[in-house]
Amino acid sequence: SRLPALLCTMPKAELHLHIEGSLEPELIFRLAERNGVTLPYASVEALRAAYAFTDLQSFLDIYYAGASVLLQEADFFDMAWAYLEKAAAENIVHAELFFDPQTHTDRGVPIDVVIRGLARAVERARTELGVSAALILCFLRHLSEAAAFGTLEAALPWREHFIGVGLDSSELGHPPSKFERVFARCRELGLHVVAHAGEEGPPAYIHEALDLLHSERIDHGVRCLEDPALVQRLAASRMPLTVCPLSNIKLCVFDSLAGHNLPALLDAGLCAMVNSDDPAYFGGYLNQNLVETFAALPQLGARQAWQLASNSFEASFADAAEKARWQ
Ligand code: ES4
Ligand code: ZN
Repeated sequence: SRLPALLCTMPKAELHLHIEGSLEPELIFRLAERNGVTLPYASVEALRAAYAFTDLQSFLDIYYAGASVLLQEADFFDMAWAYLEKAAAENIVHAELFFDPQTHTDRGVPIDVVIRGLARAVERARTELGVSAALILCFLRHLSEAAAFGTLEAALPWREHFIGVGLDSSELGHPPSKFERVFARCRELGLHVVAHAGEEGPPAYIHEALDLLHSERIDHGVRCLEDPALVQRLAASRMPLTVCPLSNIKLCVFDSLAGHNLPALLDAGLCAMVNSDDPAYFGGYLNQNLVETFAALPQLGARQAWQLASNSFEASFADAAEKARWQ
Protein backbone atom coordinates (compact mmCIF):
# COMPACT_ATOMS: atom_id res chain seq x y z
CA SER A 1 0.00 0.00 0.00
CA ARG A 2 1.08 3.56 -0.70
CA LEU A 3 -0.85 4.82 2.34
CA PRO A 4 2.25 5.34 4.58
CA ALA A 5 3.89 7.45 1.85
CA LEU A 6 0.71 9.53 1.46
CA LEU A 7 0.50 10.08 5.24
CA CYS A 8 4.15 11.14 5.46
CA THR A 9 4.27 13.38 2.40
CA MET A 10 0.92 15.16 2.71
CA PRO A 11 1.17 18.74 4.01
CA LYS A 12 -0.38 19.08 7.48
CA ALA A 13 -0.51 21.16 10.66
CA GLU A 14 0.59 20.09 14.16
CA LEU A 15 -1.69 21.65 16.79
CA HIS A 16 -0.97 19.63 19.94
CA LEU A 17 2.72 19.45 20.72
CA HIS A 18 4.25 20.24 24.11
CA ILE A 19 7.69 21.57 23.24
CA GLU A 20 9.09 20.24 26.54
CA GLY A 21 7.76 16.85 25.42
CA SER A 22 9.96 16.97 22.32
CA LEU A 23 13.11 16.90 24.46
CA GLU A 24 14.91 13.68 23.46
CA PRO A 25 17.00 11.80 26.05
CA GLU A 26 20.17 12.56 24.06
CA LEU A 27 19.47 16.32 24.25
CA ILE A 28 18.54 16.04 27.94
CA PHE A 29 21.99 14.56 28.63
CA ARG A 30 23.78 17.09 26.41
CA LEU A 31 22.06 20.02 28.18
CA ALA A 32 22.67 18.47 31.62
CA GLU A 33 26.39 18.34 30.84
CA ARG A 34 26.43 21.86 29.37
CA ASN A 35 24.67 23.25 32.46
CA GLY A 36 26.32 21.15 35.17
CA VAL A 37 23.02 19.52 36.13
CA THR A 38 23.19 16.04 37.69
CA LEU A 39 20.44 13.72 36.50
CA PRO A 40 19.07 10.83 38.59
CA TYR A 41 19.74 8.51 35.59
CA ALA A 42 23.14 7.06 34.65
CA SER A 43 22.68 7.08 30.87
CA VAL A 44 20.43 7.86 27.92
CA GLU A 45 19.41 4.18 27.97
CA ALA A 46 18.57 4.26 31.70
CA LEU A 47 16.45 7.37 31.19
CA ARG A 48 14.61 5.85 28.23
CA ALA A 49 14.02 2.68 30.26
CA ALA A 50 12.10 4.82 32.79
CA TYR A 51 9.56 5.75 30.09
CA ALA A 52 7.01 3.14 31.17
CA PHE A 53 3.87 4.98 32.16
CA THR A 54 0.64 3.78 33.75
CA ASP A 55 -1.35 7.03 33.54
CA LEU A 56 -0.97 10.77 32.93
CA GLN A 57 0.56 11.53 36.35
CA SER A 58 3.28 8.86 36.06
CA PHE A 59 4.32 10.50 32.78
CA LEU A 60 4.18 14.07 34.11
CA ASP A 61 6.57 13.21 36.97
CA ILE A 62 9.28 12.19 34.45
CA TYR A 63 8.41 14.97 31.99
CA TYR A 64 8.97 17.67 34.65
CA ALA A 65 12.24 15.96 35.69
CA GLY A 66 13.45 16.01 32.07
CA ALA A 67 12.71 19.73 31.80
CA SER A 68 15.05 20.43 34.75
CA VAL A 69 18.06 20.68 32.37
CA LEU A 70 16.58 23.75 30.64
CA LEU A 71 18.25 26.81 32.15
CA GLN A 72 19.57 29.20 29.48
CA GLU A 73 17.94 30.90 26.52
CA ALA A 74 20.09 28.72 24.21
CA ASP A 75 18.60 25.56 25.80
CA PHE A 76 15.06 26.65 24.91
CA PHE A 77 16.20 27.61 21.42
CA ASP A 78 18.00 24.29 20.84
CA MET A 79 14.97 22.28 22.03
CA ALA A 80 12.51 24.15 19.80
CA TRP A 81 14.86 24.19 16.81
CA ALA A 82 15.39 20.42 17.01
CA TYR A 83 11.60 19.94 16.93
CA LEU A 84 11.02 22.41 14.08
CA GLU A 85 13.68 20.74 11.90
CA LYS A 86 11.89 17.41 12.45
CA ALA A 87 8.54 19.04 11.68
CA ALA A 88 9.85 20.41 8.37
CA ALA A 89 11.15 16.95 7.44
CA GLU A 90 7.65 15.52 8.13
CA ASN A 91 5.94 18.01 5.80
CA ILE A 92 4.36 19.88 8.71
CA VAL A 93 3.86 23.34 7.21
CA HIS A 94 2.33 24.90 10.33
CA ALA A 95 2.95 24.10 14.02
CA GLU A 96 1.41 25.57 17.17
CA LEU A 97 3.69 24.74 20.10
CA PHE A 98 2.55 24.54 23.71
CA PHE A 99 5.03 25.65 26.36
CA ASP A 100 4.75 25.47 30.16
CA PRO A 101 6.37 28.60 31.67
CA GLN A 102 5.56 27.58 35.25
CA THR A 103 7.70 24.44 34.90
CA HIS A 104 10.65 26.78 34.43
CA THR A 105 9.82 29.89 36.47
CA ASP A 106 9.17 27.69 39.53
CA ARG A 107 12.83 26.54 39.18
CA GLY A 108 14.06 30.12 39.06
CA VAL A 109 14.36 30.48 35.27
CA PRO A 110 13.10 33.95 34.26
CA ILE A 111 10.11 33.85 31.89
CA ASP A 112 11.89 36.08 29.36
CA VAL A 113 14.67 33.47 29.02
CA VAL A 114 12.01 30.87 28.16
CA ILE A 115 10.05 33.00 25.70
CA ARG A 116 13.06 34.60 23.98
CA GLY A 117 14.68 31.22 23.29
CA LEU A 118 11.47 29.65 21.93
CA ALA A 119 10.49 32.74 19.92
CA ARG A 120 13.91 32.89 18.23
CA ALA A 121 13.46 29.29 16.99
CA VAL A 122 9.92 30.05 15.80
CA GLU A 123 11.13 33.08 13.85
CA ARG A 124 14.05 31.19 12.30
CA ALA A 125 11.72 28.32 11.27
CA ARG A 126 9.75 30.73 9.13
CA THR A 127 12.77 32.11 7.30
CA GLU A 128 15.00 29.01 7.09
CA LEU A 129 12.56 26.07 7.05
CA GLY A 130 9.42 27.57 5.53
CA VAL A 131 7.44 26.35 8.55
CA SER A 132 4.95 28.78 10.04
CA ALA A 133 5.09 28.26 13.80
CA ALA A 134 3.50 29.92 16.81
CA LEU A 135 3.57 29.59 20.59
CA ILE A 136 0.68 28.84 22.99
CA LEU A 137 1.35 29.51 26.67
CA CYS A 138 -0.11 26.79 28.91
CA PHE A 139 -1.15 27.12 32.52
CA LEU A 140 -0.46 24.11 34.75
CA ARG A 141 -3.87 23.17 36.09
CA HIS A 142 -2.51 21.44 39.22
CA LEU A 143 -1.31 24.88 40.34
CA SER A 144 -3.61 27.64 41.62
CA GLU A 145 -5.69 30.24 39.83
CA ALA A 146 -3.50 32.90 41.47
CA ALA A 147 -0.36 31.28 40.05
CA ALA A 148 -1.92 31.29 36.57
CA PHE A 149 -2.80 34.99 36.91
CA GLY A 150 0.80 35.68 38.02
CA THR A 151 2.19 33.80 35.01
CA LEU A 152 -0.09 35.70 32.62
CA GLU A 153 1.01 39.01 34.15
CA ALA A 154 4.70 38.06 33.89
CA ALA A 155 4.29 37.01 30.25
CA LEU A 156 2.46 40.13 29.06
CA PRO A 157 5.62 42.11 28.18
CA TRP A 158 6.21 39.31 25.60
CA ARG A 159 2.59 39.26 24.43
CA GLU A 160 3.59 39.54 20.75
CA HIS A 161 5.43 36.21 20.95
CA PHE A 162 2.42 33.98 21.77
CA ILE A 163 -0.93 33.68 20.02
CA GLY A 164 -2.94 32.01 22.76
CA VAL A 165 -3.18 30.15 26.03
CA GLY A 166 -3.88 26.54 26.94
CA LEU A 167 -4.52 24.41 30.00
CA ASP A 168 -2.51 21.25 30.66
CA SER A 169 -1.03 18.93 33.33
CA SER A 170 -3.05 16.75 35.75
CA GLU A 171 -6.66 16.80 34.57
CA LEU A 172 -8.57 14.82 37.19
CA GLY A 173 -9.52 17.00 40.17
CA HIS A 174 -8.59 20.20 38.28
CA PRO A 175 -11.66 21.03 36.17
CA PRO A 176 -11.71 23.91 33.70
CA SER A 177 -13.98 25.89 36.08
CA LYS A 178 -10.90 26.52 38.27
CA PHE A 179 -9.54 28.81 35.50
CA GLU A 180 -12.73 30.53 34.31
CA ARG A 181 -11.59 34.00 35.42
CA VAL A 182 -8.03 33.62 34.05
CA PHE A 183 -9.38 32.57 30.65
CA ALA A 184 -11.88 35.45 30.63
CA ARG A 185 -8.95 37.85 31.08
CA CYS A 186 -6.98 36.09 28.31
CA ARG A 187 -9.92 36.48 25.92
CA GLU A 188 -10.15 40.19 26.79
CA LEU A 189 -6.49 40.43 25.79
CA GLY A 190 -7.32 38.96 22.37
CA LEU A 191 -5.56 35.65 23.00
CA HIS A 192 -6.79 32.40 21.48
CA VAL A 193 -7.89 29.90 24.12
CA VAL A 194 -7.66 26.09 24.11
CA ALA A 195 -7.82 23.50 26.89
CA HIS A 196 -6.99 19.85 27.48
CA ALA A 197 -10.26 18.11 28.35
CA GLY A 198 -11.62 14.60 28.10
CA GLU A 199 -8.22 12.86 28.07
CA GLU A 200 -8.55 11.26 31.50
CA GLY A 201 -11.33 13.58 32.64
CA PRO A 202 -15.08 13.03 32.04
CA PRO A 203 -17.27 14.57 29.31
CA ALA A 204 -18.42 17.15 31.90
CA TYR A 205 -14.92 18.70 31.71
CA ILE A 206 -15.37 19.15 27.94
CA HIS A 207 -18.69 20.92 28.57
CA GLU A 208 -16.94 23.18 31.10
CA ALA A 209 -14.10 23.97 28.67
CA LEU A 210 -16.73 25.10 26.14
CA ASP A 211 -19.21 26.84 28.47
CA LEU A 212 -16.85 28.42 31.01
CA LEU A 213 -13.53 28.87 29.17
CA HIS A 214 -15.01 29.36 25.66
CA SER A 215 -12.27 27.07 24.41
CA GLU A 216 -11.76 27.25 20.63
CA ARG A 217 -10.39 23.70 20.46
CA ILE A 218 -10.49 20.70 22.78
CA ASP A 219 -7.11 19.04 23.29
CA HIS A 220 -7.64 15.24 23.27
CA GLY A 221 -11.42 15.18 23.87
CA VAL A 222 -11.55 11.45 23.13
CA ARG A 223 -13.94 10.77 26.03
CA CYS A 224 -16.66 12.86 24.30
CA LEU A 225 -18.08 9.66 22.78
CA GLU A 226 -19.46 8.74 26.22
CA ASP A 227 -21.93 11.64 25.83
CA PRO A 228 -24.00 11.56 22.60
CA ALA A 229 -25.44 15.05 23.17
CA LEU A 230 -21.90 16.39 23.51
CA VAL A 231 -20.87 14.69 20.26
CA GLN A 232 -23.82 16.41 18.54
CA ARG A 233 -22.73 19.75 19.92
CA LEU A 234 -19.07 19.29 18.93
CA ALA A 235 -20.00 18.16 15.41
CA ALA A 236 -22.54 20.95 14.82
CA SER A 237 -20.03 23.62 15.90
CA ARG A 238 -17.06 22.05 14.02
CA MET A 239 -15.21 22.13 17.36
CA PRO A 240 -11.71 20.75 16.73
CA LEU A 241 -10.41 17.79 18.75
CA THR A 242 -6.61 17.51 18.76
CA VAL A 243 -6.29 13.73 19.08
CA CYS A 244 -2.95 12.09 20.04
CA PRO A 245 -3.08 8.32 19.40
CA LEU A 246 0.39 7.20 20.58
CA SER A 247 0.02 9.37 23.70
CA ASN A 248 -3.30 7.70 24.47
CA ILE A 249 -1.70 4.24 24.27
CA LYS A 250 1.37 5.15 26.35
CA LEU A 251 -0.83 6.73 29.06
CA CYS A 252 -3.29 3.82 28.99
CA VAL A 253 -6.29 5.89 27.85
CA PHE A 254 -6.84 3.07 25.30
CA ASP A 255 -5.46 -0.49 25.51
CA SER A 256 -4.24 -0.57 21.92
CA LEU A 257 -4.22 1.47 18.70
CA ALA A 258 -6.59 -1.10 17.21
CA GLY A 259 -9.08 -0.07 19.92
CA HIS A 260 -8.65 3.68 19.48
CA ASN A 261 -11.83 5.65 18.78
CA LEU A 262 -10.39 7.90 16.01
CA PRO A 263 -12.47 6.16 13.29
CA ALA A 264 -15.62 6.66 15.39
CA LEU A 265 -14.77 10.33 15.95
CA LEU A 266 -14.41 10.87 12.18
CA ASP A 267 -17.55 8.86 11.42
CA ALA A 268 -19.44 11.14 13.83
CA GLY A 269 -18.42 14.09 11.64
CA LEU A 270 -16.09 15.59 14.23
CA CYS A 271 -13.23 17.92 13.27
CA ALA A 272 -10.51 15.60 14.61
CA MET A 273 -6.91 15.45 13.51
CA VAL A 274 -3.78 13.55 14.60
CA ASN A 275 -1.05 15.14 16.73
CA SER A 276 2.02 13.96 18.62
CA ASP A 277 1.60 15.49 22.13
CA ASP A 278 4.99 14.57 23.71
CA PRO A 279 6.81 12.72 20.91
CA ALA A 280 10.12 12.16 22.74
CA TYR A 281 8.23 10.30 25.48
CA PHE A 282 5.46 8.55 23.56
CA GLY A 283 7.43 6.79 20.84
CA GLY A 284 7.00 8.90 17.74
CA TYR A 285 6.47 12.18 15.95
CA LEU A 286 3.42 13.10 13.87
CA ASN A 287 4.12 10.89 10.85
CA GLN A 288 4.71 7.87 13.07
CA ASN A 289 1.42 8.59 14.86
CA LEU A 290 -0.33 8.59 11.48
CA VAL A 291 1.41 5.52 10.03
CA GLU A 292 0.97 3.36 13.16
CA THR A 293 -2.64 4.44 13.66
CA PHE A 294 -3.62 3.73 10.05
CA ALA A 295 -1.77 0.38 10.16
CA ALA A 296 -3.73 -0.67 13.25
CA LEU A 297 -7.12 0.51 11.98
CA PRO A 298 -7.90 -0.89 8.50
CA GLN A 299 -11.07 1.23 8.23
CA LEU A 300 -8.79 4.28 7.88
CA GLY A 301 -7.74 4.96 4.28
CA ALA A 302 -6.78 7.74 1.87
CA ARG A 303 -10.10 9.56 2.38
CA GLN A 304 -9.53 9.77 6.15
CA ALA A 305 -5.90 10.83 5.60
CA TRP A 306 -7.09 13.77 3.51
CA GLN A 307 -9.82 14.58 6.08
CA LEU A 308 -7.32 14.68 8.96
CA ALA A 309 -4.97 17.02 7.07
CA SER A 310 -7.86 19.25 6.02
CA ASN A 311 -9.18 19.34 9.60
CA SER A 312 -5.69 20.28 10.89
CA PHE A 313 -5.64 23.39 8.69
CA GLU A 314 -9.27 24.29 9.40
CA ALA A 315 -8.59 24.12 13.16
CA SER A 316 -5.34 26.09 13.08
CA PHE A 317 -5.00 29.70 14.20
CA ALA A 318 -3.14 30.65 11.04
CA ASP A 319 -4.53 33.69 9.25
CA ALA A 320 -7.17 33.21 6.55
CA ALA A 321 -4.80 33.88 3.65
CA GLU A 322 -2.38 31.21 4.88
CA LYS A 323 -5.21 28.69 5.40
CA ALA A 324 -6.50 29.34 1.89
CA ARG A 325 -3.05 28.47 0.53
CA TRP A 326 -3.03 25.08 2.31
CA GLN A 327 -6.68 24.04 1.92
C1 ES4 B 1 0.50 16.44 28.65
CL1 ES4 B 1 -0.50 14.22 27.46
C2 ES4 B 1 -0.61 15.61 28.47
N1 ES4 B 1 -1.73 15.84 29.15
C3 ES4 B 1 -1.80 16.89 29.97
N2 ES4 B 1 -0.77 17.71 30.18
C4 ES4 B 1 0.36 17.49 29.52
N3 ES4 B 1 1.53 18.16 29.52
C5 ES4 B 1 2.36 17.54 28.69
N4 ES4 B 1 1.75 16.47 28.15
ZN1 ZN C 1 -1.15 17.44 25.62
